Amino acid sequence: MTHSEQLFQEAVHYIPGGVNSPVRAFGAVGETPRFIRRAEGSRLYDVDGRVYTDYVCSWGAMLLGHNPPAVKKAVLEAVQNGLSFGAATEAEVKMAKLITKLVPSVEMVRMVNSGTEAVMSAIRAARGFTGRDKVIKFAGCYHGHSDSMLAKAGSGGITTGVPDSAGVPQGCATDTLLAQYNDLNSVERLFQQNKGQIAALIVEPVAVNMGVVEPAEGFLSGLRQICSQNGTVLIFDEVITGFRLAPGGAQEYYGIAADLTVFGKIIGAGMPVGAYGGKREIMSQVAPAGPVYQAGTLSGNPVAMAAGLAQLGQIQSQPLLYQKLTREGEKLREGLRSLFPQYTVTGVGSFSCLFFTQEPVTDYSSAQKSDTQLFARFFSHMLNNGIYMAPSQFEAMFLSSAHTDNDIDCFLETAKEFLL
Ligand code: KE4
Repeated sequence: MTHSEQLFQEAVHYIPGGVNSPVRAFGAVGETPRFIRRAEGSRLYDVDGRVYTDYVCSWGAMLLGHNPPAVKKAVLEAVQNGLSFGAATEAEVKMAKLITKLVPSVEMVRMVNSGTEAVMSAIRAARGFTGRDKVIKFAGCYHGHSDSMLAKAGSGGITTGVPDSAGVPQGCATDTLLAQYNDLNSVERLFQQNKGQIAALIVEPVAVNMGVVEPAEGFLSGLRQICSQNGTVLIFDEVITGFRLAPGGAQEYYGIAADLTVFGKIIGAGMPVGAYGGKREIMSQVAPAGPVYQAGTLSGNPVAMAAGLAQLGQIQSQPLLYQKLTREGEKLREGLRSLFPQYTVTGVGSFSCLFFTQEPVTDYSSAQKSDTQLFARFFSHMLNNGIYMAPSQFEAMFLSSAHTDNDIDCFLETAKEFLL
């Protein structure tokens, strides 16, 4: 029995499913989760001494790879001054100024502790600002696990087959309206049926929680127009795309400004950080400036701010960073397309997906046509040959600036062996 197997056997007794987040349980791929001891650059090292090239990157947080020197140095320095004060700090002002500089549509921003908390708070701010209750989300998109977002949720929701969670009161679910990704007609119908009642529309500008589904031409601009016409707050969930697709995220990449934006992952460089921000007139509704209450003991934690500032600071000091990330992503996608011409490879910038389906993937229902059993076999082959991918067909392969051309060549060579 490996050490991971021993640990997992123990873990399931004390932690639901043996993990602190469902998708980590490897349930959809029939493998024992590998317990990771440490990580460096593009490598993970498990408790049995095995080495993997990492294509999860802590679900996208590690833009610069694991343990980048600048981030490590900043955290070690911050720790010398203490872990948490529960009081205002200069680092929070620096973080707020940096985010508003990198993402022009964000005039004010509030730090929280996870993407879930940021989404929940942004929706509350939108409801407080508009005085309306209903929210539109898209089937297959994942915005964290707050009650109103657990309707046809992506990511672990699809992976575990629980997209509509138990425990969510019907009253909560009735205010969540479901549209289909890349289908503006499905959105227009909801606005017709709920005139003047829709507080917010939340969307992943690139859907990265049903695998990777890119926005069709005109989709995001259509959402912008519909929300402006109806006085509805357009929320871009950039927990993944933020600072990854471009310094200004998907908004810069596609040239569409949201009213509110949600951040996570990269903003904390692996520390627990989320944030929401946007138009001053909306964010000024948030306590203590306004009547929308939201709070958090560890929000803006000084050590987490140091980590996030260091990672975001590297974005500014490495102008060629995004060219490298995009070139790597295109190399991986082109390699996969030549190896698997019968399947569908999607992706943009530094995140990609190999769907085991022969049809185009443009939304939740087409993504679900993928052969998840075949994916599981592919996953096991890659894992047991040193490539650590997300244990689900409905996640993405992430790259970091620590990945090399040789890493990607090795990925493609290993994938080729799967075909033999
Ligand atoms: P967290 O609460 O997990 O920090 O963020 C929720 C969230 C919100 N919005 C988007 C677009 C997200 O992708 C996420 C979380 N992403 C998943 C992976 N696809 C986290 C992995 C997990 O749940 O363990």
